[in-house]
Amino acid sequence: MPAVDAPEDTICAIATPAGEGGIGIVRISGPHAVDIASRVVRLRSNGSLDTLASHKLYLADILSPPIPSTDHHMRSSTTLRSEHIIDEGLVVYMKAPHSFTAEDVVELHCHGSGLVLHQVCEACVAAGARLAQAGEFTKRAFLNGRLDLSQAEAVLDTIRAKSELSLQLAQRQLRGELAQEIGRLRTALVGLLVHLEAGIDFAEEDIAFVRRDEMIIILKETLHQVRQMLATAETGRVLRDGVRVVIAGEPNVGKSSLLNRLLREDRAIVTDMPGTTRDLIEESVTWQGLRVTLIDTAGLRDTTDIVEQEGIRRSKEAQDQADIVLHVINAAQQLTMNMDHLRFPSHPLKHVIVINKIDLVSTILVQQVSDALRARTQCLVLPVSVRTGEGLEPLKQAIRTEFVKPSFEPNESVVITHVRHHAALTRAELSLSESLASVEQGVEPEFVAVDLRGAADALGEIVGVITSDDVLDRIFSEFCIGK
Ligand SMILES: Nc1nc2c(ncn2[C@@H]2O[C@H](COP(=O)(O)OP(=O)(O)OP(=O)(O)O)[C@@H](O)[C@H]2O)c(=O)[nH]1
Ligand SMILES: [Mg+2]
Repeated sequence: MPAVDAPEDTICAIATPAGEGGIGIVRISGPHAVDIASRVVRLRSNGSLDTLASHKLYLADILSPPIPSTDHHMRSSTTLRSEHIIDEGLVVYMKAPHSFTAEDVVELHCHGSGLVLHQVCEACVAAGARLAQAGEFTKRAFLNGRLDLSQAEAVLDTIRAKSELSLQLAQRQLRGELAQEIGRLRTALVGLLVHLEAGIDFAEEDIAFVRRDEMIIILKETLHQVRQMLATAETGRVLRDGVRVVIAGEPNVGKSSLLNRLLREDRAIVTDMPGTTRDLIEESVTWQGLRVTLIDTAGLRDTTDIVEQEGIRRSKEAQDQADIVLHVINAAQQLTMNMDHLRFPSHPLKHVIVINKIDLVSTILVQQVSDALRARTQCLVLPVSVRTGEGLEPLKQAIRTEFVKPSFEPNESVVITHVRHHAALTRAELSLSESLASVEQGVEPEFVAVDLRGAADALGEIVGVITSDDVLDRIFSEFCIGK
């Protein structure tokens, strides 16, 4: 649901995950945060919340119903009210702008009980707060200039990170590395644009505010950097979301055995009966910081069994959505192997042929089959034996290097991890190449300026300098309530 922008509202929400926990936190943010908190909280010291030092914890009782606003200034433990103490906890006040939202924030740290937290939230609402919408705290942080849009997205990436590398990239983006890089490029373009537009305004006086050769150098350099960033996008996407690896092939070739071995657990049933696996089996592992989701599928064959037919349909669907398909074949059956079962849809672009059960045949034969398959399919062909474990490490390495080049250093250049950033950079690249071509051909500066403005705006979208409500709603609605 899109968040309503009403900065005058003070919002509240449970900020910790649902379920039981040691601590649960209700966060209140907005201009009346202190006032609202002072009506649901009674400090054990009996002091007033207005006098609280920022960023310090105070022991307090959390009350329901809220103290009426008329008497909360005179409040003391002897006030005659039929009040009920929901919980005892700690209160922390973070004075604007030194808080996550850059607004006045009060957090109530209670016991981690869903019931307690709901009651505390209800008390805050009764005292005048509004329940926050999904992502509204982070959206306020963005709208108040505390974070740029790429950093706001990194907040969600940090929460969702499932592998060390994805966390590392999210943290770098959260620190503003992408924003700084984009800011630098955009400043260069806006600088050019200012000079170009000044030149247009003073055209009659024949003053050139920026030389053509200077423009060409700056445009080429910016274009180069945009392209370098675009080149990191596939690795970035895979590091953020992980890779989907589908294990496909004829029945009984050892697909489920391979899955189990790669997962190091007996996840799928393995038998010597063809047609054992009928449904998709999906499980994730992390290999050197890369999250890999392995999907075992039903063996592909012509069958009249409707359950198996459905399994085969699902296998094909999974292959179409995979990042990489491992086509498993049986080394001992290579003579009878039906190549028609090897499907190579255009998506995914990556296919690996895995020759399994090499423990059953001679090394020479494995070599011959591998060479023949390589020549015929142009694919990477890897011989393995799930039984002995031979070839499995090279298989894991091959999957990894398909997406993350061995030279990849997550700490070095900026890595693009979001489809939204990729789309904006692609638009920037197009506008930049058009403006470069125009300058080289000596086209009127007015036309060059249009493309330059397009490129600067596209870069601005990444950090949220240029943005629409739709985009913001889409981004922040992905967050959970309380973040
Ligand atoms: N000798 C040998 N046998 C293997 C190897 N890998 C798997 N097998 C055996 O091959 C048989 C079939 O294995 P599965 O993993 O069930 O094969 P599958 O491809 O999942 O079969 P379906 O689910 O029926 O499509 C089992 O008896 C396994 O023990 C291997 O590397 N060497
Ligand atoms: Mg199976």
